[in-house]
Amino acid sequence: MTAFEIKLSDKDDDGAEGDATTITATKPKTQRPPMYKVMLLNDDYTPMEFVVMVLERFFGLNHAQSVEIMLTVHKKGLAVVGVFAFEIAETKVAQVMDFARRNQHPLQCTMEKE
Ligand code: TYC
Repeated sequence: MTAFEIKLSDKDDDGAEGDATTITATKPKTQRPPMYKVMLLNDDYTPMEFVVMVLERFFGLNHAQSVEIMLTVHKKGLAVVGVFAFEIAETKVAQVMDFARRNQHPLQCTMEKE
């Protein structure tokens, strides 16, 4: 939808040739895609250093940010590690789950609509 529409109609209704011009302001509709929170869940077995590596590798966080988030998950049970469009969130979850499985750690990563 454009911000302004120009309607051409015979509003003057005089039956004569030529249209009256009506300028109608319409609200521009900004479309934002739904966003998804990606979360890491705590468990008793995955090594802390492994979780830090996951955060650095797949979420582009620096070491200090990764340690902080890992400790939040460890203490609170879970933490949001990022918010992404659907396909990106889905890819991150798959990458983390695959990396954890290949290294035989029970680490769980999930996503949820914001
Ligand atoms: N609780 C784990 C430990 O004590 C560490 C851990 C942190 C595991 C975050 C998973 O998402 C996690 N080794």
